[in-house]
Amino acid sequence: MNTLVRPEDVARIGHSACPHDCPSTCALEIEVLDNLRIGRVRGAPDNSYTAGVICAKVARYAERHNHPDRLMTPLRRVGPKGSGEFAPISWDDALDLVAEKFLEAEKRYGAEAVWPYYYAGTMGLVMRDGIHRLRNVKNYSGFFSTICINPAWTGYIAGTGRLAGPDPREMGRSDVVVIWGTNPVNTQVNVMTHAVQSRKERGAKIVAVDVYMNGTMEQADLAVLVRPGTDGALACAVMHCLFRDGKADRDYLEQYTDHPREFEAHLKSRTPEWASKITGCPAETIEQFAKLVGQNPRTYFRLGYGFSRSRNGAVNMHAASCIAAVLGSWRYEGGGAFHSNSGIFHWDKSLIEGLDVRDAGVRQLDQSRIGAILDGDKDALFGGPPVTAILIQNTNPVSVAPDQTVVKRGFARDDLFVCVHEQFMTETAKMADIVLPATMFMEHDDVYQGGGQQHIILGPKLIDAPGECRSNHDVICALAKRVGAQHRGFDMTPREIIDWTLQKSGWGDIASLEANKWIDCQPPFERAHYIDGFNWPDKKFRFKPEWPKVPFTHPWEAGPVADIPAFPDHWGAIEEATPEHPFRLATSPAREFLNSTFNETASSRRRHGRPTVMIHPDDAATLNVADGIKVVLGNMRGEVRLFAKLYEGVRRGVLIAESIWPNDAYEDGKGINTLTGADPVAPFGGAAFHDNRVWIKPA
Ligand SMILES: Nc1nc2c(c(=O)[nH]1)N[C@H]1C(S)=C(S)[C@@H](COP(=O)(O)OP(=O)(O)OC[C@H]3O[C@@H](n4cnc5c(=O)[nH]c(N)nc54)[C@H](O)[C@@H]3O)O[C@H]1N2
Ligand SMILES: Nc1nc2c(c(=O)[nH]1)N[C@H]1C(S)=C(S)[C@@H](COP(=O)(O)OP(=O)(O)OC[C@H]3O[C@@H](n4cnc5c(=O)[nH]c(N)nc54)[C@H](O)[C@@H]3O)O[C@H]1N2
Ligand code: SF4
Ligand SMILES: [Mo]
Repeated sequence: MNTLVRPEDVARIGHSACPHDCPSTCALEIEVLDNLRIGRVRGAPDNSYTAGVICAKVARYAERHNHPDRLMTPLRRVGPKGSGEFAPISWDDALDLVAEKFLEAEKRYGAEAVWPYYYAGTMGLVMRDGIHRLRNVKNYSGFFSTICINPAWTGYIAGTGRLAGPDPREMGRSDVVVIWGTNPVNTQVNVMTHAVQSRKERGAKIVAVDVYMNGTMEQADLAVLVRPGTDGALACAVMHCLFRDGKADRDYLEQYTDHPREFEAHLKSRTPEWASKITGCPAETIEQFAKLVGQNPRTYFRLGYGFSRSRNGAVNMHAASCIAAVLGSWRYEGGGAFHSNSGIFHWDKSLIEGLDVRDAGVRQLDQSRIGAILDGDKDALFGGPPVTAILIQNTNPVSVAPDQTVVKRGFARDDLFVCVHEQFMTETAKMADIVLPATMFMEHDDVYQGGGQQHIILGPKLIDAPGECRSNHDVICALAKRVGAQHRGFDMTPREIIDWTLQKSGWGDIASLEANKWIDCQPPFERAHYIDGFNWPDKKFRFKPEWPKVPFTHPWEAGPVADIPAFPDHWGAIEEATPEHPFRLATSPAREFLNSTFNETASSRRRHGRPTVMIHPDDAATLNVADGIKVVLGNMRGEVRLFAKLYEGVRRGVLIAESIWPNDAYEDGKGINTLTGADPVAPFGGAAFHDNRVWIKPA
């Protein structure tokens, strides 16, 4: 469709932000063709982080926006649950029915029987987080959003005390950029923009650490290929070499860290040979890695989410962040360890989320355990009432949540009422009683913040909503009226809420944001590099964290917290392979999909082919698995059928299934998360998507 648009057709360029769940949060320029259509989408050239670059799937957003399958009208279920048989219904009737069911659930079991469930399908603060206001006014069950960030954030904060780090643009001024457990070529393209700039301009080296030879690893000067869940061992061996070779910055350690000598003694036995046995990575590669960073303390460690999605993920994230402290990298521009800047924005979210009326005593249910919760697991429900009504916005748990068999069983319950507000008929929407059509980002006003960078960006309404689509805010306000929830936020427009929130948070107002398009919120060098000390009472980086006391907003502890090793180490809490389950499976993100988003567009599906699993040719040979044949993967949670792809770029005993395909792309409707576990990662929950033991055989 884009090719039909001639330059003279473009009525104007609208400014916006990419709303999707991606650390890059790109500043966008959108061709607005008329009041209903967009043309090409480009990265804003004048935004210093986006720098004119965005990923291919968002550049062709018109395909998703104008998709023939887009939901346009409210629907009610007319066939059995999950049958996909729906008939149109008016907005008023749909909302009345949802309200009636919510009030019924509340009357029967108390307000905690209603569970508003959401996630980051849009990252707009008003549209994503407004659902909390309804929850907080009504005392519906709380939502502990564990699925993505918890192991990573906890692991990073364990050392620094704060979720913030050196300006990500400094990657363009480093001597070495270490891209660890993130695959930016797929998941956040702008990291590559800045890292490659350093290589071009300063001859910087790029190191990548991953579990398969993906696009980022292929571009790296040094690719460190490890087995899933073994990064703690790698980090320890690198630090062992730094101490051994006199590359540790001893002045820095004495001034800025908690137990440097004890830590050095602990690392004595964590040799490259020791780590090689655990990681599968040759000791020489580990030595090479240590030598490179040892000679170049101006190293930027860009730590991703991927390597935290293991049962020992928080420990591994912390271990990797410790290398920057041993090297004293934090001292230098272009140096330090960065995971996310989400801690720099000091938002006042009381209006958006209704924090002023929040009752902290209400139970907080675990997002990742939605299967167990809907399936009536007493432990997951904290002994409280069942969930009998659920409202879902911006997420597709029947596809993306772990332990899919249990999730599906939960959604199939006859006494559960499900309302899904969506842009497409996702697997989750198919399980609904009521489906409501949602706007896309250019059809409503919102404000966005970066995670992998430091901007606040305005995303104003640029065109009208098609059909009968309504925004999340409209739906939440309309429901609030019907269930008797009162809060001034329900009577305000998104723009009024944005304006109030910016002012209360110290970020000016909506008029100035609109005039300037974005705000660069990067804290000054001294603070970002912790030159003024780390965020603990003694100001010292912690090699020895007090794990359960990491300052991260968490209503409860989870997993085997007491077993977490005191110092960075290889923690054997992962689903290690066994004779019955001899392989370790990671479900890494595919380039053309964004979680389950874009897997409805024909171009993404075409480019990505079909669901496959990568296996080392030597492993394949022992199992009579030929390239391209259909195979079954299985474990104690279920079985999945897909196609084998023989690939030298994985370690033996490791399998990679790039995701997330729709469940119906698999022969029997069982998606990849049939194999992943929902047992919470220590210490504060999360799902170990890349930590699965499985067997594999020809189908
Ligand atoms: N194209 C695309 N972009 C996306 C997404 C997507 O699905 N597709 N998802 C979005 C979301 S929600 C998020 S949170 C971010 C996440 O983006 P990232 O921070 O990149 O995290 P992951 O995507 O989980 O995994 C990144 C890499 O970690 C690797 N990995 C897995 N286990 C290990 C391990 O034990 N050790 C090491 N060293 N590496 C490991 C995986 O193979 C993968 O290549 O990306 C966002 N962007
Ligand atoms: N196997 C495996 N599973 C994974 C992962 C993995 O790496 N491997 N990654 C996990 C991670 S990190 C995450 S974050 C989760 C994310 O999983 P999801 O939360 O499901 O992710 P998305 O695909 O980003 O968004 C879901 C839906 O939001 C809808 N949406 C977008 N904007 C709006 C809006 O304005 N209003 C409404 N009502 N709906 C909207 C989209 O149409 C889309 O269907 O998946 C997790 N699942
Ligand atoms: S890289 Fe991420 S933030 Fe940027 S356009 Fe693509 S999905 Fe959106
Ligand atoms: Mo995520």
